[in-house]
Amino acid sequence: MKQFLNFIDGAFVATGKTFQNRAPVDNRVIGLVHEAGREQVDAAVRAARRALKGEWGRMSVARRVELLYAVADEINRRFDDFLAAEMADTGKPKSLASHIDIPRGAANFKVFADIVKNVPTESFEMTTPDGGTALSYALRSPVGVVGVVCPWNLPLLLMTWKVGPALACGNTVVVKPSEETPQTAALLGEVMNAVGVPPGVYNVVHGFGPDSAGEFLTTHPGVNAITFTGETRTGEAIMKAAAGGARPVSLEMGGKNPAIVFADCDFDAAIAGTLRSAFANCGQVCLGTERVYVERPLFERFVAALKQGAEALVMGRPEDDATGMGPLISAEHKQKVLSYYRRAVEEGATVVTGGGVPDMQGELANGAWVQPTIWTGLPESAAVVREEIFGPCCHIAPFDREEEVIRMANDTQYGLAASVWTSDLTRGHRVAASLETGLVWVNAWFLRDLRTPFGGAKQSGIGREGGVHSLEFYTELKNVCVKL
Ligand code: NAD
Ligand code: 6OD
Repeated sequence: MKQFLNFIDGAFVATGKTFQNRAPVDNRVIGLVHEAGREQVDAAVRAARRALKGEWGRMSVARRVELLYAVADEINRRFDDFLAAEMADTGKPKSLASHIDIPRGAANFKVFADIVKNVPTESFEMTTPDGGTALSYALRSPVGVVGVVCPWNLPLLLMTWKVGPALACGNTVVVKPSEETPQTAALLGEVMNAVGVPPGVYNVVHGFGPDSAGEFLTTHPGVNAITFTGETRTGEAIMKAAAGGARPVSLEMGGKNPAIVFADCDFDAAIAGTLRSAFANCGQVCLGTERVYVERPLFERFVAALKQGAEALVMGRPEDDATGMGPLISAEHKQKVLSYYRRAVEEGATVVTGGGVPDMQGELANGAWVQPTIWTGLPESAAVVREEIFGPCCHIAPFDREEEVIRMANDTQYGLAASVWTSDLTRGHRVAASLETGLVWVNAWFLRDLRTPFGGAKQSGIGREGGVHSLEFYTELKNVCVKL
């Protein structure tokens, strides 16, 4: 049986306590994860502090950048290992993991290495009261030891989206991967050692949230800042933990993202985009669409075409080239998603397609599979239209007027992302400006430029990641004023 160990101070560390790692495709136990207790979390935080005071803290930006490039190259060299680990943990199709998750895992190091290399220093010359001059300039220093708490849906991508900029800015990190997906975080430890990142710079502690590694890390007084991606409720708990010591938090949380389809859109592009945004990664993408609003003249045609696309998705093993959709992350999450499938019917939905469990054969019958599902006919007040499900499903409603659809799209506690499909770009800009979300795509979905701000409004998040916005979180700015 494979063992997934903690990575502390450059060494893999076993503990006396393990939990099972199961494959979502067939519920098989694929490894034992060594859960970190308070003692190991403390050792990881101390190692991170030592590294900060040691070689890493003294390293030139140029050398740090070189090492981060080497990390990216090593991830690419071990591409197949990362791919196998991510597929085993999540069951996501090879086509997805090999085009998105693993390449982004590498890119997240290079992009932020380039950013720290090129970011200018702010400076101002002023006239002093006595008629002389003074020069003020800003210095950036690392914020310190950063606690990184990650979800299971895009494990490598989302972890490196935080670790890349944190290290680029000169911090050290203690990562708590999701209990569901321990593998790629551990592999990254091997990469760090292989390229010569000093011990203690990157640490991994495995475990759960409350009364486990997640809580021990976020309440540890030696952690200077906490960055989190996951559910909104968990984000609230982490914010409370961060209040002790008044530590900064960056929170990327849930969503209930709308897609707005105007009748003048490029129909095929809107269908292809919505199929991806509703069903990619089995609907387990924070940016995914769970509410679709279609202008009435196009409604019937759109519903029929999305149904056809959903029914054509092939479910199967991640390694199979034909596989277009994998399972959910776990048996527990399957039960949650199925409870919403039942709830939709109780709330009066018309089930356009899906609504249950597919007929998987052999060992796959034990996996966390659910059908891609489309509903129509629900009121905006229905739980299924209001609550984040995080499964391969969406509700489609018609609309008649632009103001009406903007009101419906904004009528939510969440504010992460939206997509707008129209050939009238003036309208595209106007609607984008009216939507209460951190991200809007016009005629696209999940098209990413890593220099741009990423994050959510309302209960979808606090702060922005991406480009120089990540530097705002991972550095302290100091103003130095020199009277000349
Ligand atoms: P989750 O909140 O259940 O868990 C995320 C991480 O937090 C895990 O590592 C977990 O062990 C840890 N955790 C749980 N309770 C904790 C506590 N009290 N203290 C410290 N750590 C704790 O989220 P998930 O189920 O892993 O991921 C799915 C959710 O993440 C969805 O809501 C989705 O929308 C959201 N998400 C958001 C983004 C974004 O960028 N906004 C991206 C991906 C996922
Ligand atoms: O692309 C990204 O940088 C990002 N943070 C994606 C988040 C996806 C959520 O599941």
